[in-house]
Amino acid sequence: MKFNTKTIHGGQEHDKAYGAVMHPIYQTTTYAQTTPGGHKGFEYSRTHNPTRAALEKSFASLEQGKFGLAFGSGLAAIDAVMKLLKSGDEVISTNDLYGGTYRLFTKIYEDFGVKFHFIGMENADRIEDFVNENTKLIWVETPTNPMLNIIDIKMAAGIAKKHSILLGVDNTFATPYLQQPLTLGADIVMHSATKYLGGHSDVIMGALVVKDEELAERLYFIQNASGAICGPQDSFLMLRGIKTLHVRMQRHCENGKAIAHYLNNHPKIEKVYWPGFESHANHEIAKSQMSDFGGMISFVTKGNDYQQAIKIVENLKLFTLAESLGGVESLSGHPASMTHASIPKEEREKTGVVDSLIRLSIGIEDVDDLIEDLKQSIG
Ligand code: P1T
Repeated sequence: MKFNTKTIHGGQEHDKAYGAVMHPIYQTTTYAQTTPGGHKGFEYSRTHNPTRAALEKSFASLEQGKFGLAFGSGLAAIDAVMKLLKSGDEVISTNDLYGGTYRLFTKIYEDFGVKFHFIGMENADRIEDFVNENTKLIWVETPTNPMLNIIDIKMAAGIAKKHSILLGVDNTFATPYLQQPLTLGADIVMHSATKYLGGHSDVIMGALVVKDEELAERLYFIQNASGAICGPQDSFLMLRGIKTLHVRMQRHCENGKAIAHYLNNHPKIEKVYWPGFESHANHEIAKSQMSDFGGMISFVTKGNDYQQAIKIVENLKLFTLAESLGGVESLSGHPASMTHASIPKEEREKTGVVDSLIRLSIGIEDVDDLIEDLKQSIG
C-alpha cells in the first residue's frame, strides 16, 4: 500500500459491530468479563482501548514499523523512551532540539543519574567520539527545532548498530510523509503528534513506533505501568487528522518553499534557515533522506535586531504568534522567549537560537496572502 493510501486505510478496518466507516470512540474505562480474565482482548483502558489501538496501528503503518504506541503528549512519549534507561547510562543527544525535550533530559533525568552529551550532529560521525560502554541511546531530532539542521540518520544508525546502542529519532518536523527513520536504520521513531500528524491544533499527543518486538514489549510495559496514555476522543481526532496528512504536507512544502525564497531575497533579512536551499550545510543529506523540505522556516533579521524581530511577530496578522507548529494555520514564534526559553541563553546561542531568531510554521493558506502578511510586517 502506498503512503497516501496508508494515511486513510493503514492498519484500519471497519467497525465490526455496525460497519461504521470512521472508527468508533470507545469512551469507556473498562470492559465486561464473563469470568475473571474472560474478556475480548480489552480489560482496562489504561492498558488497551479499541480507539487508541486503531490509532496505534495507523502510526505503525505510516512509519513502516510493526508496533505503535500513543501517549498523552510528545514529551510523555520521550519520557517513556527515557524509562528504558537506568542510573549511570549515557545518552548522546543533538544540541539543537525542542526546549521541552532539553528540559526533560536535564531537569528530570540528570537527577536520576542519566548523563547527557549534547553535541552538534551536522557531521554525524562526531557521535562516535562520545560513545563509551555506558552509552545506551542516541537521540536525534531532524530537521532540528528551531535551526532546521539536518542529521544523517543512516550514519547515526551505523554508529548505533556498531556499538549496540538504540537510536531514537524525533520525526516531528518531517513527518513520515517526508522521512521514515525506521527504514534508514533507526530503532525508535517518536512524534509530537500534536503537530503535523494531528494537523489542526486541537490535540496534544505523542507517538512511538518500533519494529523490534522485544523493544515494543518493554515500551508497552512502560506505557501501561507509567500510564501516560491519551484518551479515546483524542485518538479519534488524531485518526481523522492523519487521513489528510499527505495533502496537507504537500501544501505545507509548496508554501514553505515559496516563503523561504521570499525571505531569502528580502533586504532586511540576514539569514534564512531552510533545508531546501542548496547553500544549507546538509542540503544533500536532506535531499537523500527526505522527499521534500517541509513547512518550517527560521530566520534572523539584519543586524541581529531583537526589537525588530519582536515587532515583526507582533505585526503579523495571518500568522498567529503562538507556541506549537504543524497545524493548517500559519504560526510565528520567538524561540528564545517561547519554545526554547528553558535552554540557558549561553547554550541556545551556541546553536544559533539568538534573540532575533523568528520561527515560522507555514500553514496551508493561500501563499500569496501569507507573503502579503510578511511584506506588511517586515516592511
Ligand atoms: O508538546 P508535545 O506534544 O509534548 O511535544 C513535545 C515536542 C517534542 N519534539 C519536538 C520536535 C517538538 O517540537 C515538541 C513540541 N514543540 C513545540 C510545542 C514547539 O512549539 O516547538
